[in-house]
Amino acid sequence: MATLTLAVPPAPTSAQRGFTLIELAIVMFIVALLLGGLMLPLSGQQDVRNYGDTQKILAEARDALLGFAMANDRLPCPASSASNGLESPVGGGACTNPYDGFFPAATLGLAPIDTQGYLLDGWGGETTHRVRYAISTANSNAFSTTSGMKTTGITTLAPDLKICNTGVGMTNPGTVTAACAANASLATDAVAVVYSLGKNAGTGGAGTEENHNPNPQSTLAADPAFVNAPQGTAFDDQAIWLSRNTLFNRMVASGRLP
Ligand SMILES: [Ca+2]
Ligand SMILES: [Ca+2]
Repeated sequence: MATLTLAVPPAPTSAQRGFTLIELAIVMFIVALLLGGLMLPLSGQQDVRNYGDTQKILAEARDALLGFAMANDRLPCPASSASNGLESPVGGGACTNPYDGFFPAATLGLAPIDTQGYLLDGWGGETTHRVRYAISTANSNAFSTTSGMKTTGITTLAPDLKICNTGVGMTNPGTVTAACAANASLATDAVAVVYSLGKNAGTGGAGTEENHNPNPQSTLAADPAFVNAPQGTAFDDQAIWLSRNTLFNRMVASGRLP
């Protein structure tokens, strides 16, 4: 009678032992994490860079406004969509687009500009990424009229651009008396505001917040109130403004005021 022998494989030594499924799964999980970690921030990093570039461009634009004011005894008017980056009208006075114009880069000699002479934000390229600029029309356009500030007098000048930290609850939007909701004012007497429509410029802008900043999607008429809400999915515009005190300080320092 044949005897049945069972071949029992020898127990693997530690040197021969392969990976268990669990160990493989852990390794693949870690590799996936590493790859994902490398890929995602690439677009995120570009966004951060564009945001930073835009902040820098806006700050330079504000500096250029101050320099222009000291040299010309007035601020420039915003450019219109047809003025090729020149202020409109040339020479200042009553601006054609005080609240919904563009930064007059051709008048101020600022870069980077597009082929039509308009300053571009950090997102660049398309016309929707042109930097916007608005100016107060207070005191009969004193701020954009040569010697208007000196003639009016520092104590009478009352710039009236409003910057709100939310578009919610604004009163009289789309009219000259537009104002921020209670406790939502970042500024109530700005002389000028310079802003970018942000990354979503071409497709965004009709949300509650961005609707208050003139842009291709706005349904509200341009008015002297602007929104600078926290950055998020509903709002990605970037705005800085020129305070009356900063302007007066430079005008006095340069002998233009009082
Ligand atoms: Ca935007
Ligand atoms: Ca507005």
